[in-house]
Amino acid sequence: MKTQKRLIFAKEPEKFIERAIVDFTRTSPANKRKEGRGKYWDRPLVGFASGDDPLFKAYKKIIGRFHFTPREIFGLTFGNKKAPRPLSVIAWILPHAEDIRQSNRQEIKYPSRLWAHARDFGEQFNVKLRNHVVSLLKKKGYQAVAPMNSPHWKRLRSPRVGLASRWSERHTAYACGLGSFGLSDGFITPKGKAIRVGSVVTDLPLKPSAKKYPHHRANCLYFFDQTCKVCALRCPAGAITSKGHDKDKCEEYAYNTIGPLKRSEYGVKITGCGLCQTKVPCEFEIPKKIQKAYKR
Ligand code: B12
Repeated sequence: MKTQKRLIFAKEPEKFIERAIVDFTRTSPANKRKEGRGKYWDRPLVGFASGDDPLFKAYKKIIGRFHFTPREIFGLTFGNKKAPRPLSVIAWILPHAEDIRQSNRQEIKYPSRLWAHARDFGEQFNVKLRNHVVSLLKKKGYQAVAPMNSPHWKRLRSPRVGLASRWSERHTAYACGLGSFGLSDGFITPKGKAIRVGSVVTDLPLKPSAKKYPHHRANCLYFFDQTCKVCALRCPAGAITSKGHDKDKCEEYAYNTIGPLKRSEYGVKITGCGLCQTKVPCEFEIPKKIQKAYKR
């Protein structure tokens, strides 16, 4: 078995890494719910990008100069001398389990208990998954860093784009061909928008995944033919309109209103909200109309 794994790593490192991420999600005790049976996350999607993909430089303009390129975060972590080799980026999508999505569909004001548990304990699993991928690559002789787990990462506010951070996992997943953004800002993938994202930068050479989506809003029905604004109707904070997502309103409601009301009842440190991610046509798939258009 070990020999077979080594063979795959040498010949097809992309498949090896994908399998490692899928296996860890399937077997890790951290993906087992603290209450009741079941897992937080279903089988992940995995994608790859070149660390020198021009999108990462473009993000300096789209997001801000503070946003790391893969080379910058790698250089900061390992010293600049270590960064001249080609770099790769790995991103994954963790789809919420169906009953977690269903429980949040019933809600109109606050997240369900299960959703809040996935936000808190499910993200703790995601932290472990990032560390697992980094240590696996180290064992194979490569350097790797998970920007979200790095002390160099921080959240910040920019005068131009408002709430942001030094490494956006959605923009990373977009570069890895895993989906596109919606009216709510939510990232819409073949497994839908009720997801979380993770990512790692490494000096292991990896073949970039195909970029299937024609532009950064391609999977959103509102931008496709203006027939949908369901996420806006679902948002209990009124933070989503045809102008887009008001991040400050969203944060104020999701963290400062829901948090104090529900944290102790649900037994979590952080609740999230996610009503805009459930009971919407992009909850667990790319809306069918758009899928059909891709097939044409
Ligand atoms: C700060 C933060 C927030 C802030 C701001 C969100 C935001 N829009 O950035 C607040 C507090 C509002 C928030 C709320 C929530 N969050 Co939050 N949050 C983050 C965090 C920590 C950083 C985000 C960041 O750096 N944003 C950068 C800015 C610039 O992104 P943006 O404004 O959305 O970018 C827009 C433009 O740049 C535009 N754009 C314009 N031109 C172009 C051109 C190109 C080519 C491209 C690609 C893009 C682009 O695209 C974007 C969409 O309009 C990330 C974790 C991470 N490190 O990524 C999680 C993250 C974004 N959050 C997440 C989640 C799940 C949530 C919540 C649903 C809460 C919950 N868990 O229940 C809500 C609602 C999310 C929403 N609708 O966006 C997930 C996203 C899942 C998804 N399907 O999208 C993330 C990725 C966490 C994770 N690791 O999975 N969050």
